[in-house]
Amino acid sequence: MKIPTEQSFRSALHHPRVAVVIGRWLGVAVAVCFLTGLFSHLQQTTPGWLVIPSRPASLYRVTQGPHVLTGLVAVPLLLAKLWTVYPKLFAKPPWPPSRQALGTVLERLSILVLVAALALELFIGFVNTIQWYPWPFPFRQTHYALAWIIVGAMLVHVAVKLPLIAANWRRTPEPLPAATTGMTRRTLFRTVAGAGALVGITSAGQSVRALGPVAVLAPRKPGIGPQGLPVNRTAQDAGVTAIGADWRFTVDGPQPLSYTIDELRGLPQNRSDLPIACVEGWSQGARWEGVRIRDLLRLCGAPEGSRVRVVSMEQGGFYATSELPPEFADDPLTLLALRLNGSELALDHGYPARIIAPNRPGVLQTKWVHRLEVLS
Ligand SMILES: Nc1nc2c(c(=O)[nH]1)N[C@H]1C(S)=C(S)[C@@H](COP(=O)(O)O)O[C@H]1N2
Ligand SMILES: [Mo]
Repeated sequence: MKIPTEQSFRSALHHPRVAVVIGRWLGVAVAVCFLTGLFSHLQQTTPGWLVIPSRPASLYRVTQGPHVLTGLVAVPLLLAKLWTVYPKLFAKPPWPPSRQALGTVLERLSILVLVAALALELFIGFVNTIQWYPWPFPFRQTHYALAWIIVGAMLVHVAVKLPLIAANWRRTPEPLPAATTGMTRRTLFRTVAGAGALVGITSAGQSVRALGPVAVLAPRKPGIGPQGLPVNRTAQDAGVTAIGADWRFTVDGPQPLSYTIDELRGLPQNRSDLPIACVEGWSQGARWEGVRIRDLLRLCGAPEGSRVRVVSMEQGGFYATSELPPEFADDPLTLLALRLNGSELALDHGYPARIIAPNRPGVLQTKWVHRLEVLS
């Protein structure tokens, strides 16, 4: 059998113009995914110099939904992009060694890094959204490190290909259909765009109620769960079972406070309409009622601008504690919620008490809260 060379693939669908068009779409998806991911990462690991505002209340929701959406849509775009350029795999090897050959080797290595990192990133991201996590490495840190590798490798890739990109940026006359597939360039573009749109439409229903019925790619759907709200981790999974009659909620502050559930209900109650916006892409608004964290801080004599550590009854686990930076602790919408959508919290939603705050990832909306610690 004769080994093909790059020139064996004559189809116009392997033309650089196709790579440029699909590459632009993929570039936009990756850019949106990167920036929204950066925001999510900074929310969860906020450096000391950075102040994240607690408003707009739905900001996290409208960034994390598109984060997961663009990640999913990038999968068919990446596959299409790889398909248009795969004849390059049969390009002449850079041999004998020369300066030019060295450049070619480095360029190909950078593409290998880009493709491998992006494929792995999209894969572990997807697997995370379906809550299957078989790897020994921590997800978020790995996902974050890979993101920077991808951005770096992508910048190198674009810089190297700049002349080719510039030459094919504008539309050129449509060549004849490919002899083997009979597909025109335009049909290919429509097919790829259609595949991207299909992935988007069948997953967006995890946050957009109207698309719920077609959300076959969405692991969780609006309205499905106790009190009409999905649950990410049940009380049983978190090892939280019986809440004894001796249950108490405490605040470790200048003047320590301790309340029974009835005493908490006796404090001034407030209402917040806020979404749970999970890092896994699903989100849903709900009506919460409970005690303002800001009121509890005043009651315990905490100084202005205090930071608060939130402690769950859950033992161990990544989400058993969280911290409210001053902007979030002081926001009048931030509650120690006791009620959800008009009735007492279900155990799976954090009974007897949970945190709900504006503009925050779901992972920081700690459930089964029994203690607040005022940090200096
Ligand atoms: N203690 C504790 N709180 C937690 C979690 C958890 O595992 N343990 N999961 C978080 C995640 S990932 C999300 S998205 C929200 C979901 O809240 P819900 O189950 O009430 O919808 O709770 C958060 N609070
Ligand atoms: Mo979540």
